[in-house]
Amino acid sequence: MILDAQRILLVHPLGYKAAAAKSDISRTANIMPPLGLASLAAYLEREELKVDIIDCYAHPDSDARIQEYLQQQRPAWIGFSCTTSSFLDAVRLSELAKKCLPGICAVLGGAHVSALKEQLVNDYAAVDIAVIGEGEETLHELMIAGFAQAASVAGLVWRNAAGEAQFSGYRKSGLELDSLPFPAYEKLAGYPEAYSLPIFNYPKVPSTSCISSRGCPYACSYCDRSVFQRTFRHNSADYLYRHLAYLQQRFGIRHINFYDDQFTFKRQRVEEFCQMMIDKPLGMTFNCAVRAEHIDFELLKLMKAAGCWMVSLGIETGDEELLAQHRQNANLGMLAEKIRLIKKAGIRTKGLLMMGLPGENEASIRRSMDYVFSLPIDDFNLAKFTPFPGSPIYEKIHDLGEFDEDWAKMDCMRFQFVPHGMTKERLEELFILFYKSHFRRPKVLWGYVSMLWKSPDSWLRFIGNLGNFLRFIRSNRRLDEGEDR
Ligand code: B12
Repeated sequence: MILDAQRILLVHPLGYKAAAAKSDISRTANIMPPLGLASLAAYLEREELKVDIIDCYAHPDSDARIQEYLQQQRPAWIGFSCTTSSFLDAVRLSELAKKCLPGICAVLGGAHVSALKEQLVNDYAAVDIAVIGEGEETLHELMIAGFAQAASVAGLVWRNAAGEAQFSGYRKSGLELDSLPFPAYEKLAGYPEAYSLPIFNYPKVPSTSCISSRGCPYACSYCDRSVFQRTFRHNSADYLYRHLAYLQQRFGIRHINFYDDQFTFKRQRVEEFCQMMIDKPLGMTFNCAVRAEHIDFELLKLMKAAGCWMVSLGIETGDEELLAQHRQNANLGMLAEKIRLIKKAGIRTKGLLMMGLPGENEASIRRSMDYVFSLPIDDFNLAKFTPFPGSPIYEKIHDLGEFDEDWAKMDCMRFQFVPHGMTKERLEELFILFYKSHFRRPKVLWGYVSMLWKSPDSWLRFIGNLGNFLRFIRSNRRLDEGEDR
């Protein structure tokens, strides 16, 4: 059967059975475009290869569409982007693809694959090639060289003649980000309407997410840096401005969520970008995530003038001793001061927290609640700590508590890890208590009421999904054993 060696289907797996998609509260609240796949697609197309994307996360129940595509287009390649929780679903889809189109080559990339490298190729027959790290050049070179010549391409793991996984080594240097074409958003079915930022996290629609840098120089214990390592490469202010103008003109986008790990890491770039947004307004607003060390009042005022609507800040935990065990510059006083400056500049703030870190106990959770509720934050997200392969803490995690390494369940929505001295049940109770205590505060409730005019679309989505949210708040059991995932 002749396959088209110039064609690839890129797939973003859902991670579980399609029937469970509606009750996945984190998905309901937040579906963002797979920017890695869209970037790969744009890069390959520029090199005159043929690419399509199927995003099962935005469109659950896409198995039939994938099969139909394979039968009609006969691509020689299928590529999957994998987090830890979606990896096994990618393996399932790869097996399906191989049944449907014998001879097709399955290439996997993304965070989970970059972290575990050879192990995955050795353990899963359905994985032909694993691309490690940044994928654009590696995938392009692989498609040009062909499967049989995979060994000649840097940045991938392939199976040698003895059937053993072999890594060709990291690529020498990262891509110059301004040389990349804008991601191929147009290849995402239903874009931008099929995608939605977290509820109450945007003032207007259509909104989307965008990424303007790769990597992060910090080394927090819980963060996996296997894909872009500890470097920081970024788009210039000019490229960024043109990217936004393109999103606005081509897709009518009115609000952007920058998903950079450290948006303000290079101050001058942010100043230049903000000045462009002020001098040549696009009528767009934006959110970004920052680290407290890399903001000051002058910069925040400039960002506000340029359209910054919300800034997210990693707090992780309000227990300073615990924080110091997991990240550099653990200084809760400085963090609080920066949060106050963000508010003073007239920008909404969102705190990003984790519960269940190694060393966590009931007292540290109480301290965390006291700390967070003493701050003028408008919104927060509390994730359940999950030790991902590739993160520094993963290496010693079994010494620090009970860890059930079931990849499909490692989605930050369950306590797969329970620190010494705690139980899963108690963590769940305190998790619910944290959220309930937040929502019971009159100031916070008023904040959500004010979203009626600040973000009317959020309220429409909230009401549309009220049943799911209430079920989640009442029981928090949607992800427990016995559910069909
Ligand atoms: C936006 C985002 C999302 C979006 C879109 C996901 C996506 N696949 O793009 C949404 C909201 C859907 C999402 C959901 C989740 N996410 Co998320 N997400 C991100 C975030 C912030 C940015 C991703 C991105 O656009 N990066 C920029 C692009 C250019 O890089 P990239 O995606 O890594 O792709 C490059 C390479 O990895 C490689 N590559 C990637 N895929 C492929 C495929 C092939 C075939 C090839 C050859 C190469 C290749 O080439 C790409 C270009 O160079 C990352 C953090 C980060 N900084 O990357 C977390 C991150 C990927 N997410 C993470 C997690 C935990 C989740 C959730 C489990 C959380 C949750 N409860 O919601 C779910 C899982 C959903 C799922 N089914 O996988 C973790 C994954 C860790 C892990 N080992 O699993 C990350 C790394 C954050 C972190 N540090 O913890 N996420």
